Amino acid sequence: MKAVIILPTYNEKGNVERLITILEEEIFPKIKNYEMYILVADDNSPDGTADEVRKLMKKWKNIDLNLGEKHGLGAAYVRAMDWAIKEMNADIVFEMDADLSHDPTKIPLFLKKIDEGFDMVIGTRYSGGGSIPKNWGISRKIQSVVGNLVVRSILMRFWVHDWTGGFRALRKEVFLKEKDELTAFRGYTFQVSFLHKAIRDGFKVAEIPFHFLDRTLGRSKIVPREYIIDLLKYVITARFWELVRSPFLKYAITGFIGYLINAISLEIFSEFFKLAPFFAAAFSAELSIIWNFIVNNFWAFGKYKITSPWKVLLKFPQFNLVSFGSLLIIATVVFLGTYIFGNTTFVRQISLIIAIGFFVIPYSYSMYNIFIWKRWHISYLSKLQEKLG
Ligand SMILES: Nc1nc2c(ncn2[C@@H]2O[C@H](COP(=O)(O)OP(=O)(O)OP(=O)(O)O)[C@@H](O)[C@H]2O)c(=O)[nH]1
Ligand SMILES: [Mg+2]
Repeated sequence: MKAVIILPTYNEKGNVERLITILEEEIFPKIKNYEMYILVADDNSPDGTADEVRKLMKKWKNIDLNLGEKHGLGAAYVRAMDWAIKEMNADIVFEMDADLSHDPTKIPLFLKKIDEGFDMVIGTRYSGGGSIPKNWGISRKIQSVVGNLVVRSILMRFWVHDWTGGFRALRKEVFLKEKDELTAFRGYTFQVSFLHKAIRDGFKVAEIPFHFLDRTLGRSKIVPREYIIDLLKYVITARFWELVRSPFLKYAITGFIGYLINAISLEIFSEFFKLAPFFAAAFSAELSIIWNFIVNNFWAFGKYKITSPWKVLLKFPQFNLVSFGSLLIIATVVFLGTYIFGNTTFVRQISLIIAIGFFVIPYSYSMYNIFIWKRWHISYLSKLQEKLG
């Protein structure tokens, strides 16, 4: 198997010479089961980085140079990965900063994870003993830590700790699958969007902790303002569309209509059929449960729909049981609310909203996903979490 380490460079003349020497002399000789190559992706750096690389290419034959216009880090990576896979026949490509911030001694560990079957391995500064430089100013530290926390929370994937870093290894299949969607992200947002899309598509991700070292030569290319705005734009829109496309919104709409059915039929059963309140409430609740079951089955969870009559006979009572749980939650919260704050319309309605918004929705949505339509596989999630520490 062939692995190509891609080093994106913009004015990294001194650094690239030091890093390539370390890779060639200290790291590659220790790796036995991969053919190791280096590809420098330079955007015509005015400091002559490319000439420096050409000199090194005379000394070592496993180095290639890919030149292009400067359109940001993401664009350089897309261009270089394409080149590494098509022209150099890479099976695995690495992303690695050229400024010696990324610890090259970890490279064999990345490859080990690939051997274990992971598709994408990411270096992490935020878990398992990884770290950011102590000498970073407070604003840089906050930017990095908070940035990652924001990304993790908005994307709701807490088990990946370092979203913005650029020390990674991936199988060529990951790049080939996501490539067309990546060209829009030119700057650092590339890292977040690439990882996010890979996880979305079910590629297996592992993390390797490392100590990030501050660069000692050359200048940082980050433009913080642009970076933060781009990043927020990406994670918010990506999450929005994920929610719209996920069953959640359909489930919420179905539930809301179910509530209206419950409320209206309660009045009809009471006023027209003159049923006693207990029966009117029970029948109207059951109507709404039947509505929820059918519409969720064919719409919100349509991909996982239950069609065989036997299964429906089995699932419908389970669904009622889950709904009974919701009923108990509402009854308890409304009881507590009115017990503490008095039995007024205001307290009842607020209690109802709190019960539904904070308890019934998370409860019933998880129950549907886990037990009824089995969209979430809990054992798989916990295994994954275990692996990632
Ligand atoms: N080809 C190319 N490389 C880039 C571009 N922007 C940054 N890089 C390279 O990407 C790597 C990471 O960029 P840095 O500026 O070091 O970003 P950083 O590591 O987050 O920030 P520092 O800690 O300040 O170094 C370095 O090797 C840069 O030379 C670009 O537009 N084109
Ligand atoms: Mg750097």
